[in-house]
Amino acid sequence: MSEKKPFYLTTPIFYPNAKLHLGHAYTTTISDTLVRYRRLMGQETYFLTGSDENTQKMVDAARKVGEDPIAFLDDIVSTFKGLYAELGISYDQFIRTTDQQAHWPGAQLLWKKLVDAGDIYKKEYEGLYCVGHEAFVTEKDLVDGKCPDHATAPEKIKEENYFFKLSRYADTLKEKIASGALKIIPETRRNEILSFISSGLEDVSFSRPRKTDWPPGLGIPVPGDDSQVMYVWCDALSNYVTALGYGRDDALYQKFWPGIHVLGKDILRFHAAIWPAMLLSAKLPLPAMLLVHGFVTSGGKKMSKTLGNVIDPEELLAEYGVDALRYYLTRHINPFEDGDITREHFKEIYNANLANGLGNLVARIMKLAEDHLEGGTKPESADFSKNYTDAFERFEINHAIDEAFRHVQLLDQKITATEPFKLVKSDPEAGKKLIFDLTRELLGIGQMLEPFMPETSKKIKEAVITDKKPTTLFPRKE
Ligand code: ME8
Repeated sequence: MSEKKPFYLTTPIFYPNAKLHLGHAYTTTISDTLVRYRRLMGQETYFLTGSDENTQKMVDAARKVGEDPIAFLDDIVSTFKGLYAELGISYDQFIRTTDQQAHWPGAQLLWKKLVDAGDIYKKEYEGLYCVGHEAFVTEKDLVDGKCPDHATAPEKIKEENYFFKLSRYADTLKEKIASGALKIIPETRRNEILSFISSGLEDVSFSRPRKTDWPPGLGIPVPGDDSQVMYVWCDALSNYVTALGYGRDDALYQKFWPGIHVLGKDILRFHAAIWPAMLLSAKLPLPAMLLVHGFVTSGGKKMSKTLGNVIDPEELLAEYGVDALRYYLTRHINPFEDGDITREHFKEIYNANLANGLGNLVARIMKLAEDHLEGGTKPESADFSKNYTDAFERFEINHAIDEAFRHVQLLDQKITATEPFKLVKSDPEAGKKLIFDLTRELLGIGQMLEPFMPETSKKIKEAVITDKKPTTLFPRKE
């Protein structure tokens, strides 16, 4: 991708039936890091996130606490936004699928395009519906008659639905993915989806009869048939283009589409099969890329309330601060595999790499600068090492931050080898020059850290520019 092309990146729109957990915080943080890097490189960016609201799951959650579904949604969405503010997520837009101005016209236009292509038909459907998954499941997905993920028995449903002719697009999709016209990173996920598509694609249910207990603001009416509402695919996946104004004022769409979708491995099939098939049917460009990350686990297990190993991002934010959390998520979890987090490991890493490593280095260099340099503005060092930019080009953000921390280590070694504390006494001129050089190198680290740890980056840059030691960046935790 050329450097100056506008860069559009999306996260999944999360279900607002409960507060976000660390897995969601992971997706959003790595997405934010990728966007911040592009901004740093001078590229024009647009960063979209949002919430997936027209769901039974959400209505049930609201009822459970005796709240009106719409008021419930507003509450949960404000907790999403609160968490994003604390995490420093620099999104440009937060799209809500209940937004009748921003979202519904585009979703309905897309539906009509699929109708025009002859890809929507009506059919009686009988199946087992798991509300937790918001999806139809089959007998073989069940254990003792229950969905193993949600420990609930699915509802038996017989109804008339509109279907989308997904089957028609299997060959084209395979060709687009195999040829790289639709890039899927990493390769293992690309192969996984190619073999899934090779085994054939069935048409998918695209609407549900409107439920009488849903308030009118919920569920996008199917164009020309108010008795039906869109089911997740056209309702939710379409957010990636409606947010850009598709179906209303599409200046942003013209500028930014196609974009990159960041998502977890659990929703790969929807994004690599159903969504591109919809776009093919509507004769719209395919997404540029799907970046598929693994799961964040705790103690080797998927976080779950039953296991009691769920870590609330708010807890880590309160104890360690935003940049420590962003540091852990971007460096210590490989974006393309499952990665683990426990409170114990977090603290160990925090003390070793932030309190001691980076925090200590900044304190040492800036103490020298405060004592021996006169102050004054230093030119920004604009060069980023090739290791760093290459890692970002490959979306290996953990390796890009490794590169910043490799420089922390190099700088530590340089101080040990050159002993500026002594040199500045024996040869003040040479000592000052050395300290100045150290601050310049520290500035380079501060710049490299911007996409990962924006507050720390800012503090380092300010310290270097003013030659003042900042307050302790990462107090040691006992
Ligand atoms: O699937 N580790 O919403 P959702 C890492 N609304 N990421 C995790 C995670 C974990 N343990 N758990 C969740 C939906 N995620 C739909 C999406 S998009 C048009 C519709 C992240 O609230 C990851 O990004 O269940 C995963 O794909 C997403 O949350 C699922 O969020």
